[in-house]
Amino acid sequence: MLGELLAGFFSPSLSPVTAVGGAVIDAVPPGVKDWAVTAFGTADKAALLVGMGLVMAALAALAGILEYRTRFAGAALTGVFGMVGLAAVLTRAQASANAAVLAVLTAVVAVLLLRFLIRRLQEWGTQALEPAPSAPPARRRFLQALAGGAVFTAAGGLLAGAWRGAAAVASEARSRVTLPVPASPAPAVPVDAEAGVDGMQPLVTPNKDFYRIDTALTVPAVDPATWVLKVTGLVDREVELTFADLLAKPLTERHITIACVSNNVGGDLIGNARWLGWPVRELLALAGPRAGADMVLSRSADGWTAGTPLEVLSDGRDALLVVAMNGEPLPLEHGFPVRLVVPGLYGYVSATKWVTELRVTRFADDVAYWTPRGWSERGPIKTSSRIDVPRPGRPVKAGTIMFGGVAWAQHTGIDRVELRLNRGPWRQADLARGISADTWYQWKLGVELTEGQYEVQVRATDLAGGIQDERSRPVVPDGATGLHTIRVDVTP
Ligand SMILES: Nc1nc2c(c(=O)[nH]1)N[C@H]1C(S)=C(S)[C@@H](COP(=O)(O)O)O[C@H]1N2
Ligand SMILES: [Mo]
Repeated sequence: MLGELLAGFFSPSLSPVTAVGGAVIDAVPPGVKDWAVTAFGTADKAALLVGMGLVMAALAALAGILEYRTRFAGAALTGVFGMVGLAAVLTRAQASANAAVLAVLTAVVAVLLLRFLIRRLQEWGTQALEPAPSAPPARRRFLQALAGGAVFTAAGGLLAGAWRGAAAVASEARSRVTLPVPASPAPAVPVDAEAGVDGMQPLVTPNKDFYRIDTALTVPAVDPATWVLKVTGLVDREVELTFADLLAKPLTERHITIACVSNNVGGDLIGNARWLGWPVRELLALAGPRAGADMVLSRSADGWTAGTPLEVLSDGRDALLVVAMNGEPLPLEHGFPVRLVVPGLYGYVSATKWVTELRVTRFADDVAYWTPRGWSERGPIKTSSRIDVPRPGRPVKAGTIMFGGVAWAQHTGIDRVELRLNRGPWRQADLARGISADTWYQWKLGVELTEGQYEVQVRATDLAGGIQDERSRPVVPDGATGLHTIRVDVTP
């Protein structure tokens, strides 16, 4: 019975459960997976969850018994289980700090609840042995605590369940989306856009490896069947667009590199994808922005907002209301069903995921989510570059060392990339062709090096003549500056 009671402890957070389940799915050999699919059919995932539920109930029972006998023994087991959950969360492709925090929190709550209940249970036990007429009925106190714990757990489980239900609807709808053929397809990636250096990041980032940044604790689950985008504010006429309306528009497909303002010099909060969408300027033209408007405040289903200069959305660049990423409907965590992508601006002022409203307004009248939190109102991407090869901390043999990496200045384009060793003269690298000015460019340079330690730095110059800012500045308030600097150990 204790097992049944304590089993509830582990369910307040279903996310770690999903993560563990995912890890189990990934870890089992293909043979077992095939067997599971044959045995349970499409219910294989349900079977997995039920199986995991049983294992957890058993573990919870064990924790309860251990804790009752030896103080902290059960808590330790719960803690270990929490660590397993955390490890599973962290090794998922979409590892997020939020999920990790949730896993840790779950473990902490489970331990506290366990301690609390066991103490009540022990009180009851002592009282049963030596009944003290004046003491409050320990049995009742234990049962009250138990009921409290159960209600708490059930409420958490219900919330998580409701969210999972909505997420299931969204995923199912996503799998049924048929993407239209683009009216303006993405130009073919030039063959000489690849620098051809081993160990470089791919020129186009696969969806599963694409960085994810947002404030959403759980991914908003938006059903495209009920999704509408409203254009409001300083417009001649308000416009409403359904997902079906959007798919019926002549869509544009382009490679665009997006980046986060929180990307440190040399960091990986940047990715390049092929996006399919409708130019925002066409939607704005339908609404007719009024004179005096200078900002579009885009709002997401979860209330997050970004403030984009109206000018940038109207100047002819490929600012898109995106429905697909690398040939697939947007992944849920990247904004399904619809998001914005704007070449040349950091994500926090432009790339609203799960977008539901475009409010035409003025910078003087409205503020976006990050502005009162210390970030700049405007966020143009800074010309920057990164060294990806050789990998840091990996010694290389003397001889010709191949350096390689990327440089970007979205919507301006890169003109030149240079490398310098030990603060010597800048040497020009071989710059590969960009897919377009809106994407990153790969570069490489072979350098003859003898044994020793080298400090290697890179800098980019954009096609407007802007040289990458060498001064080292933090990401706040409008993007880091400085040179990506690596140490290379050359062995004989
Ligand atoms: N709804 C919503 N959209 C958002 C954000 C957010 O917090 N909420 N973050 C933005 C930021 S800061 C960035 S860098 C990009 C990241 O997009 P990605 O997660 O698809 O890489 O999304 C932007 N869109
Ligand atoms: Mo960002």
